[in-house]
Amino acid sequence: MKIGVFDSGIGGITVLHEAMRRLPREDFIYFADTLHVPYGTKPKEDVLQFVKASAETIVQHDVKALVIACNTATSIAINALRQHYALPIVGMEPAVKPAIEMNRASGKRVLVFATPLTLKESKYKALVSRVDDAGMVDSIPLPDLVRYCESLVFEGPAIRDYFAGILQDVDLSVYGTVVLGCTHYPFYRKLLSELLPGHIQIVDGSKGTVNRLIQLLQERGALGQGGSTDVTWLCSDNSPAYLRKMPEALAMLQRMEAQ
Ligand code: DGN
Repeated sequence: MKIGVFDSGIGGITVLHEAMRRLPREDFIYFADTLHVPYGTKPKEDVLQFVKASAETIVQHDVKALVIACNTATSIAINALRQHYALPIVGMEPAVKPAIEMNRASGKRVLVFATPLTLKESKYKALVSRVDDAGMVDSIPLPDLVRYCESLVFEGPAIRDYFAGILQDVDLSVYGTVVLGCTHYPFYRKLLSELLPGHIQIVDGSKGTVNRLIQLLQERGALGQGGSTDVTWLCSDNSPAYLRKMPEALAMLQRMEAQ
């Protein structure tokens, strides 16, 4: 059986990439809800329905676990999905806790980038109040970045200007770590590492999610033996162009990692 991985668009491919690296004997199904991307600027009631419908499509492919590789979808829908399905369901969590640990010694602050919906949701607020006992965490919503990413704009003047606008009034000297709290954002890790001062580390939640996935599969004796990181690509509007775009995005991450 395969592992299902889901996002509104190509963002979850950053998590798929980490899962493929760590689980080379598994096969995967990746589903993008292209009819409704982006989620992060839409009403939560709508997003809940989109995620439920997407999960139903993936589950029909008989997967042994489901990774909600989207922080926004996790905030809105993971509890409803866990109530509905018996299979292991792993979501995303912005890596705020590890970021705070990384800065303990230096006393530097943590800056979280995420979608407006993720930052507004009670799940994020509960996470911060649980782990941020000294008030060290700030956040900035990046409502437009998913759109750039979905257009495969990873470099060039437009995206550099976008980040320059976001960062122009931010005193970056006080931050030790930037958390990428949306699965689309790691596509900009390399660019951000150029734009941010050298002392700032960049973290995302994909490692934590894949750790949890491995733990759940191990507990169930369900780790794959015979797979070969084959990926079946699916999207909700069945667009042939999008079905070509997804493996291209994965190949881009693989090239970035190899550099
Ligand atoms: N990749 C999603 C996330 O991690 O929040 C956001 C995608 C979107 O639809 N805005």
